[in-house]
Amino acid sequence: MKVETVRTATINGQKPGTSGLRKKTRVFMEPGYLENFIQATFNAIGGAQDKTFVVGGDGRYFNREAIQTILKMAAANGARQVIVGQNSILSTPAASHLIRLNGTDGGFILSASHNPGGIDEDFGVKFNAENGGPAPEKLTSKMFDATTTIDHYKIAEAGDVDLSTLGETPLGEMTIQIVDPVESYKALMETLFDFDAIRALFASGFTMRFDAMHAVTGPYATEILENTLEAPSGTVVNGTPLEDFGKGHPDPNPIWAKSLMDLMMSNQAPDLGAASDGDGDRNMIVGRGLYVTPSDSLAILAANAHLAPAFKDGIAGIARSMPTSAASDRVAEKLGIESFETPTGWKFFGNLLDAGRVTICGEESAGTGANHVREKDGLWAVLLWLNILAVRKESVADIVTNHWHRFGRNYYSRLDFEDVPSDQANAMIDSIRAKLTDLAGQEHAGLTVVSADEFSYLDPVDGSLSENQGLRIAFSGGARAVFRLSGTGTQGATIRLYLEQAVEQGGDTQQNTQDALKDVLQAALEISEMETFIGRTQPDVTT
Ligand code: VG1
Ligand code: CO
Repeated sequence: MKVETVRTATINGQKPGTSGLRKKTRVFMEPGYLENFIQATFNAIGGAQDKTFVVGGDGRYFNREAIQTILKMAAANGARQVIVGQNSILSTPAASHLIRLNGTDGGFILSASHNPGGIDEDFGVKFNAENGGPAPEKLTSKMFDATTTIDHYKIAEAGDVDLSTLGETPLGEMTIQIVDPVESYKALMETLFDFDAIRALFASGFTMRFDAMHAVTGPYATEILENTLEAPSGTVVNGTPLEDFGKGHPDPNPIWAKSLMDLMMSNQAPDLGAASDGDGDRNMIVGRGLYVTPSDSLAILAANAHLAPAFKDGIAGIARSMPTSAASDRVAEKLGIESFETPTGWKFFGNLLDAGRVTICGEESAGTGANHVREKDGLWAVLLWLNILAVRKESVADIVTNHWHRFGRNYYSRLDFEDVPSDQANAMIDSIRAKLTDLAGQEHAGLTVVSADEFSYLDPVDGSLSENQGLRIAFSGGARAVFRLSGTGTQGATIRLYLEQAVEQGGDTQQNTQDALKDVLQAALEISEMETFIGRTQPDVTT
């Protein structure tokens, strides 16, 4: 095998965000752009010599080309073996599992998650470490440093590898093992859940729609739900991964999964509606006539986890990202287990899971997962819901309302203001930051500020400190507003405003969400002077 050493200049801005490096696809297609980042990643982990990796992606535009480049670079950098999903496909949780199962030195996942795909849309690269989880901050900063000092990359001069046939194929000294993307993931799910009980649930006439949103979970959901659990065929819709996700946003929320939402709110609604995102790590759960917010879903799954074989002995602890509602804290308190509040992004859960401090984790952005892998896992959440439904034999709506009755409720909503000029977004955040120390005691929209601070996280396992993780303002009466800037956007800045209103057990848990949040919204707009800074107060997306 001939190795080419290509001289390259450093490229500004190759800084991994909340979830890897995410840019416009055309940026990734610029000569040397992808190569620089891959070589920098190899350099940051001390080289690829004799190492093994997992590689796969969500099937979006440029996925296959990028994987060929990574394979050639891994071979040129001396890697021993790369495990690749057949036809370049692997969901994020399945990739995490393969890394752990095979004890590899890490893996590359090609995805921009829920962002649209296509030549004019988004692409991304995530590097996961040997525990199967997203590179922790100390590694992403090494990767970034390496992008600023790189002067060459290595790539094999070879033709493309055929990734359509299962089995082993050499690339120079390196072995490429092409695996079925679903097989080991399905085997893992079978160890966690009571498949017989779920099969019996479907056999009894339980109905479901799973919307794969033309993204990576299609083959997983079809094989597991229809072929194995014997849900009627047609249960999975939009089940073939497309390079442009059918021109949609593969983002499982009421806005982008609108047709599923419409069905679930109609009188043709099946018992359960579910969807997943581009790379299969997010989930949406909808009951007949009732959308389950991700924060509530986390709390409900944690409270009922013991009904599934995986958690029959209980769970060790629950972690949630800071902007996620405190609904799961209530469950932890009642169960007498630890709860943790981490910065946004799955990488912060890894240490807690590795140390056995927590079993279940979740984020308000539709991510839920557990200690079986080191990523959030969309289909896993759906299967846990199914397992719980199979045991409790109640409707989703009953389970949710009973939960509020028993634990109290945290009304919750997230407002996204997209494509805001970065200088305006930064000016607004800086201005709130400057006010934080004076806010306590002030009254806004009839609510009194109890405390205000900028969230920073001291990892209890490795002692690392992560600063500037969002501005949070707590009000009397259980309301909270959080402001943060997205780290996954590819155009301008996205401001996220997270609103929460807690109602204690025994309080009114039957209000309309936006009504319950009206005062805290008003207070947040006043404090941030959003209208003045960005010229608008209407969000692009409300979830
Ligand atoms: C968003 C979500 C965050 C999630 C991240 C990656 O980040 O808010 O909760 O972990 O996406 O999810 P941000 O920085 O844009 O708010 V995914 O499905 O891209 O892996
Ligand atoms: Co995702």
